[in-house]
Amino acid sequence: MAFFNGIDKIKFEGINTTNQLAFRHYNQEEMVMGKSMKEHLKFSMSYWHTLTGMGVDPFGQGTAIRPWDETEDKIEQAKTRVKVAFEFMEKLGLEYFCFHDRDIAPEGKDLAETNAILDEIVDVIEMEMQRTGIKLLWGTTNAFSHPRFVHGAGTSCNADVFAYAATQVKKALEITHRLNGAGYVFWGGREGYETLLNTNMGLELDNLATFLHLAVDYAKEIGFKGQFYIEPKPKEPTKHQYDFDAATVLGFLRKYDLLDSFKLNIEANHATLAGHTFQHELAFCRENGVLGSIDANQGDILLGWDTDQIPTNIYDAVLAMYEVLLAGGFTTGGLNFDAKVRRASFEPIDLFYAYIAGMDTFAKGLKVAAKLLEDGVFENFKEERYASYKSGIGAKIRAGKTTFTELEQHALQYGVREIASGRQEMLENILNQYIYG
Ligand code: XUL
Ligand code: CO
Repeated sequence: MAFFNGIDKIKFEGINTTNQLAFRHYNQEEMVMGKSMKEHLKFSMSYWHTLTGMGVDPFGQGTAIRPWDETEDKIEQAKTRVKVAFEFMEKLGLEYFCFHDRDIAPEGKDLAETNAILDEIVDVIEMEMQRTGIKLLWGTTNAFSHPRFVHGAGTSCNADVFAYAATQVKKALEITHRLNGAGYVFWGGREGYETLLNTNMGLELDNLATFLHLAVDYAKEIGFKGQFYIEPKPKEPTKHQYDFDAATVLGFLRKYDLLDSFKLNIEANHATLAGHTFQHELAFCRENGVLGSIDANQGDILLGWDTDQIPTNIYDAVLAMYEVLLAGGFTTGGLNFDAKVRRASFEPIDLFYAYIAGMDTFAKGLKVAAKLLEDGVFENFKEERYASYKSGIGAKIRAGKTTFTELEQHALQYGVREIASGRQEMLENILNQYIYG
């Protein structure tokens, strides 16, 4: 049974097509720097935004029209959504998906029943994965929506909640393992605080580290070899999220001896909320060897919250793919569209327009980034810019083989000989030229 009647498999038709249900840039088998586009991009569907997000906002109920949801039986509805999800992914040529435990299945009367329902839905997912060859990029836990998580999960002031959240992660790890997931994400949810007047920050951070160590231990126990990720975010829902940005997370992982077990999942809109560019967060991870995966979306410069929009900004896509290529490409990770249609885009077909827009933007971004790298545009400029560190006193600084006294002698003898222009505007114009083609 088809749910998206009248929509065929989305094909690559090239830049001159007038068909809005076609790709202009995403040609999955096209080779770019020795790898097919689909291997580079590893596009993934976010289950939550695509199947369960209804367009609710603080001022109004959901607006999304989803004809397949029209049943009172929540378990039947969840099973149908799995079928819808796989038809959607097949039609778009998406080879991966990501989910929270609570996206795929409704909660039962208690945790035991909830887990049993989850297993029932995972049976259907497993069958669909076998039928289509679509894979799980990562699984995760929703330990933030239910009122029991009002004070957080791993950082809750209440030990019962800590245990409950741990049990939920235990189960989510089991199903991720069963579905051969390539990774498992910890996004902070409500791991943060509103006021220090009632918060023991040290205790909460210690507990969060314990929570993560326990997850790593359990993964070993069950033989789950997927990659663990932390997804930084500075604020929302709490005023101050503990995983503020990539640098904060790195410091935390290092302090609590978790660096061997975790990489980062960088989300564009979280980067900008933290006052960074998307590229900055990716570059920081790349430089520190922890670039794992990407949640592709974009925010709105005029809004101070996580709008999770479909990424259509070509500059960001180019610069993000540039960082991914510099890092040597994805291994376990991929590009998960943690992005949703606007509330007024309420028809099922809007989901297609949205994913096509995001996939085409990143496909074009990949091609431009590859060309920039192949031509050495920025890398050659940077080589030249830092050339003074290749010989003489610069080489000694790089090798850690100098002293303040020697540097003083150098400064007294030579002063500062020549400082070159940074040529920012010229470089930005070259970037434009590569984008325009
Ligand atoms: C929230 C967010 C989450 C994580 C997974 O801002 O990005 O959807 O990606 O929990
Ligand atoms: Co995300």
